[in-house]
Amino acid sequence: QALAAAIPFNANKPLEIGREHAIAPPEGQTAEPTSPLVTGSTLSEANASGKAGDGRPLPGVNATIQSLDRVRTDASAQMLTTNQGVAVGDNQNSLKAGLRGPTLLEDFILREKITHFDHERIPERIVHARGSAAHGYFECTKAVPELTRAAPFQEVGKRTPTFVRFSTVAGERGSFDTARDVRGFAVKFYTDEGNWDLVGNNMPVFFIQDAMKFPDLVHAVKPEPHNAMPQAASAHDTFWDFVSLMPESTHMLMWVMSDRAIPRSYRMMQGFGVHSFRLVNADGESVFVKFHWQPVLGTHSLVWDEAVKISGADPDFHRRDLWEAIEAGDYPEWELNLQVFTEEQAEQFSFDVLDATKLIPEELVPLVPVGRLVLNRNPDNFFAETEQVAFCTAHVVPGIDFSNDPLLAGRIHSYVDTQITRLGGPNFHEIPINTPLAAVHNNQRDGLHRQAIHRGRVAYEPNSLAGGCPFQAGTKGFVSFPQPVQEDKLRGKPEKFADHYTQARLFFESQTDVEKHHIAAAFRFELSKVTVPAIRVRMLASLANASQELAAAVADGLGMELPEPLPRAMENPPTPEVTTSPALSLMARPGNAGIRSRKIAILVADGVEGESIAALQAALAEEGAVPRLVGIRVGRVVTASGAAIEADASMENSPSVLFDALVLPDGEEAVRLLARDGHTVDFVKDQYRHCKTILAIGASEALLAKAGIPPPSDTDTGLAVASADDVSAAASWFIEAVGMHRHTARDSDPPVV
Ligand code: HDE
Repeated sequence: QALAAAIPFNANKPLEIGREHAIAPPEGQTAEPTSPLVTGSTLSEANASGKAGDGRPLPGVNATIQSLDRVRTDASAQMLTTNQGVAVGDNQNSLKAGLRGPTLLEDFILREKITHFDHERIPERIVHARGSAAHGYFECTKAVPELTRAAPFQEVGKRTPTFVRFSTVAGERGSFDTARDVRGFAVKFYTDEGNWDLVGNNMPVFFIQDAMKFPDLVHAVKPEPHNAMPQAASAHDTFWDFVSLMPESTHMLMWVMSDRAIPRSYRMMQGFGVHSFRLVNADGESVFVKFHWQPVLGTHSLVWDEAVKISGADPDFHRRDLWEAIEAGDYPEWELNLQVFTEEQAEQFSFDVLDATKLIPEELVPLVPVGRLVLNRNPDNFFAETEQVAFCTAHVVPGIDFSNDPLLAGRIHSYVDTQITRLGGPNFHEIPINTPLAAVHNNQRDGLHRQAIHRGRVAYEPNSLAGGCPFQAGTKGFVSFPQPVQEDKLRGKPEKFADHYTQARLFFESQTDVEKHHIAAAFRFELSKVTVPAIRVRMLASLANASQELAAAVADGLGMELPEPLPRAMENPPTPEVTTSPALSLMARPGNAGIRSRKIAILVADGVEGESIAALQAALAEEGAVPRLVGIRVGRVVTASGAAIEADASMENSPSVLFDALVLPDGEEAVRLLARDGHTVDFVKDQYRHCKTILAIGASEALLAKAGIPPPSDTDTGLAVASADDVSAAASWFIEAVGMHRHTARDSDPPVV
């Protein structure tokens, strides 16, 4: 108490080290913390973490975000200062000996500013460099204490703060969002018992089976080392050279060549933990689990031609989409599902559950929904949060454990290791976005960028000088599942790992015809970029083992003969449990969110019939869609009745590919002006080619003809011409048609329009 009185009270301190441990403020000094964290959160015995509250924050309250308040700064109404807090009088001119004289070395203000600037960049992630993130929470909807003691799953309604980062894999930090690529789906749970990172992808399998091959895979897919091309693309020699020599990648290639690799939105893709993990309950019993995130908006993708054009029109397409949805209060949401199975079940499967190139068909092990993930706040600062967040597969909490998947083993090492270079030392866990809500106490000390000021002279255990603290938690802490191990040390793979094609075929056979065509077209495109013919031949020979139909279609697209299938590592693979799994089609989960957050372009020009436009806008907004008036240029447009409306986008700055659907307006003069602008034809053509919904009102039917679009027919569910008198019926049709997302009857290769 005497010591406490001597130290000026820092009201934020209790937040950092846990309320129970806080030193009481001396009399006369306020005890009220300045952060809103402690006010409003209640502690219970079940959850003694002074920072995490009882796990049930008030609506809108997120403990992680509040704990970050302590490091948030806001310069409104503040003076400009140096990093030492010294106010700066002149931020325009360096210090010189005379106005035309030399700049002086003594100018510490200039030097501090430039020095800091010189060191602003940190190394980008070696993979997944390009990403976007958001804060949110995980809410338990089904408690499963019988399966796991992990804190987030103990009680229905319990909310665990999360930070989620989505990413592409191959491209550099400034690359475009819509590359054909796997997407990362990394979730940090700030649980009461420490941080748990579920670092997944939007595809349930991976290219390789053993961590030993990861550097080779990444070197093959990244830009080629001699000329640093191509950026964010797998369509080049080294990638296909490598994968054509690695038949274990065939299953993953199917996924990456499917439309899953070009999602419409991060909000509309699934997430998968990929590996088998273990759940462990309070009695130490364990089952295996695979984690699945299912988007409430359903799974939706772009088409390739659209993805390519979006790369130019808006390289930040997915980043913007996520940001804008959250800003608009349209919070993205996923359901977490568990696929739970026992060791005994696993032994019966025709595939090995430790092989990350295999999935477990849902027909074999159903999905059990246990919670929801909601993202409801954008980061305040991209660098501090999205760039500095460090996800590590090694971050598990009591109740979650690893399987022996050899790919996972390498990851458990890699992620912590890479952060040490990327974030500049072993104390990256102290960067605010990475700090757990659970209290941290151990005897690790020092190192670059240490933030904590450890008190006392004891930094070892066992000790008597600190009363034995911090003490071991025993069975309350993390206890590894005691899986028995007794075998020879050796390098090799279990037998079933050698079946490289059965699940690749399963995936292909589970797709709809349109999806199959898109997969064949993607292989064709990628292999057409390969310059060494022998690589194409080898890849087709490998593909032929998975699907003759697919290999033949790709060969045809490349003007090649179909080669003999490659010799297989396993001649007679075990009979699979299922040969199709409808759940593997993108179409299996359309979602039930209607047209929420879908972007609709309404073309406008002077002379447009304003009333029908206003009626449509209102009807669309009512459904949660985002209608935008797109003009020949931005700014004021005068309607036929003389009213002024604002075009907030132009066909030049926001081309067709940025919209999910199109309305062409009524009004003779407007149609005449639009027809004169070449952008209009491109706009309409691309909407048609990408199978989107098009509604032409009244006079604008002429624009369809000008774009070479066949008239509406029964087979095309997404094209209609409406009379100007009946806009409300047209609006209902339009809303339903947009809700179908794409009208694939129009899909053709090559495009007819
Ligand atoms: Fe990663 N991976 N990975 N990976 N990975 C990284 O960690 C690695 C793998 C995934 O938003 C790196 O912090 C190895 C599978 C995501 O910050 C690095 C192996 C899956 C992210 C790394 C794999 C992933 C990463 C680079 C094979 C899906 C981005 C920067 C043994 C289940 C996380 C970093 C974020 C990032 C290593 C394979 C997902 C180098 C060695 C399989 C989502 O540590």
